[in-house]
Amino acid sequence: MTKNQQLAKALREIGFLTEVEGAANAQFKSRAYYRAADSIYSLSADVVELYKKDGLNALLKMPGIGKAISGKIEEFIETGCIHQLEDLKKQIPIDIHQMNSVEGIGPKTVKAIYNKLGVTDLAGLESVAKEGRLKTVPGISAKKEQEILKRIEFAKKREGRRIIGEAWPLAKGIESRLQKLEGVFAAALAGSARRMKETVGDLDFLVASDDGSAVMDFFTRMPEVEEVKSRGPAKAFVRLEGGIDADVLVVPEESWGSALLYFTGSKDHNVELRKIAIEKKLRLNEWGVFEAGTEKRVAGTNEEQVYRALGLQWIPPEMRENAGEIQAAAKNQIPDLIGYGSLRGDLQVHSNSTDGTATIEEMARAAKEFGLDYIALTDHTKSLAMAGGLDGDELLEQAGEIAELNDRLDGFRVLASAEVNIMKDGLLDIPNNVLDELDIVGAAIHSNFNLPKEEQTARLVRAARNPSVDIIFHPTGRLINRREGYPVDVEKLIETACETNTVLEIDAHYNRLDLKDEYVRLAVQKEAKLVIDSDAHHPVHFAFLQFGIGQARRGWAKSSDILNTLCAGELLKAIK
Ligand code: DGT
Ligand code: CA
Ligand code: CA
Ligand code: ZN
Repeated sequence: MTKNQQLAKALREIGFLTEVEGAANAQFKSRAYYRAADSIYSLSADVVELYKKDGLNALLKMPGIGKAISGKIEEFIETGCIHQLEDLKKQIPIDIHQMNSVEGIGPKTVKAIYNKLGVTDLAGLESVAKEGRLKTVPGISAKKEQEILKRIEFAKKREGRRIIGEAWPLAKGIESRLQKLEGVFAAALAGSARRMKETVGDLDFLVASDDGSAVMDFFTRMPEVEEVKSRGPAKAFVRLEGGIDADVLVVPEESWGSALLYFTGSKDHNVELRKIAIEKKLRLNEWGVFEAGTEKRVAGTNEEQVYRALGLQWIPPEMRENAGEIQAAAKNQIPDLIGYGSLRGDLQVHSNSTDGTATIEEMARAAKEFGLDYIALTDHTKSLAMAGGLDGDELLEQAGEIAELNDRLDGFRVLASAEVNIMKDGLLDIPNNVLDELDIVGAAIHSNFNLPKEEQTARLVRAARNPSVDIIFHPTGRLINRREGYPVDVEKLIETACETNTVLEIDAHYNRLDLKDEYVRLAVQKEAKLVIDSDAHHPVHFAFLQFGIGQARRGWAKSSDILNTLCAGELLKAIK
């Protein structure tokens, strides 16, 4: 972990433990810590450097960092730890990461379980649940005990795989340092991360250089390295801080393309390509493409060349899963995938009127800075009491505020909108005559996850048939590594979406990525309309859009499949 990441983690832990401790104002305080953690986590500069240059002032300039928290950051930079966190940890000696990884167990429950049963980690939780003792904790029913047991199973199954958005800053940071290293022709993050898979097992770096040992020295001595597991002349394998493994492979420049192809995978894609090579009397490996027998090199310096030697069009990394892409490439039918950076707007954005952390104007300005032309402001509605959801009058009042803001903003537009709750029966918690005053409306499920599949599907279908609903947000409700979505017939939902001109969302928050790749592909095949939204609750969250685009590309989506590649005017014409 970089210093920024360590600091963000410490702040997040204070936030979580403050909630567990549950003193007065705990929720308010812990939110402030989460917000500060977000700011630090997404900072591109090194916080220590900034602090060295400008002192406390540099910290106070960041969004979400006030006097109290800047003091803690200063303490962390000066001493390497935060006193308050150490105290909290002594008082509540739980494994924060593990206890926070099971969906449905919030800070209050963690505390109740700790007080009553002394449980501090996942293994402890599993054993008390299996023994039937968890339900003796106040607030935990026998049914909830069973649910928790299922969720522990889920958490264990995913153990070891990281959510891509969590590994991303670390991975891209290492990639860019490798690229700047002296004597390096090229360097790239390969493997599943380059394919934009929702989770990654380990990180794979490829470097083209004539000086393998210099790269080895650099790689094994990076500040993030916790343990060097192996080191050869051109290969190394390390464990990074935070427990994620990383591989590096060094090749000569002439092998860059074939090695990048090999190291990007997927394995199934590679195996298929090798078969094609053999049919063509060629030999393909990480060093290049060679004529079988004579060993004459025919390709290797770049990926395009390698694919061409096999009679194939270049295939974007996100498609390389041996799911029909090789057959498409042979026929010159690789779709023109939606490009990173081609979104013009973002249709799910939250403000501090509910559970967001910034004002509408701050979110709008951040979106503009990010390069967008418009956002839809989609605060939660009243039945989501936890998030302080808005009622009809408050939504209309907010729409008025937005109109005023639009007069002030130059070359940027905020659409009045809402993330309306779909109730158990498929009706909404805001009446249609209010919704029809808004520019665009998203609807989502936030409750009753346990309905049987048919009922859940009927609920979503009813919402999609509502003439006031333009978009269904995060349609399956999953949280990666935390909970499976609610059971739903996605194909039926897609068909209803097509029939009713309802848009389905690809929520780009890296915890969600919902719709996921395979459902995106199904939606694209059926010609449903899609949008990619960040679900931003903080000005820095617009950066999540790249993960949504990655997921869309994994689902073979073109720009024309994604409505928010249009300008605001065209978008509003295309919806219901
Ligand atoms: P991960 O790390 O589990 O998220 O998935 P990958 O795809 O990053 O897999 P990893 O790290 O084991 O290996 C990186 C790439 O190296 C993989 O995508 C393809 C290639 N590779 C690894 N093992 C084999 C193999 O046995 N045969 C072939 N043809 N390629 C392999
Ligand atoms: Ca990997
Ligand atoms: Ca690997
Ligand atoms: Zn929210």
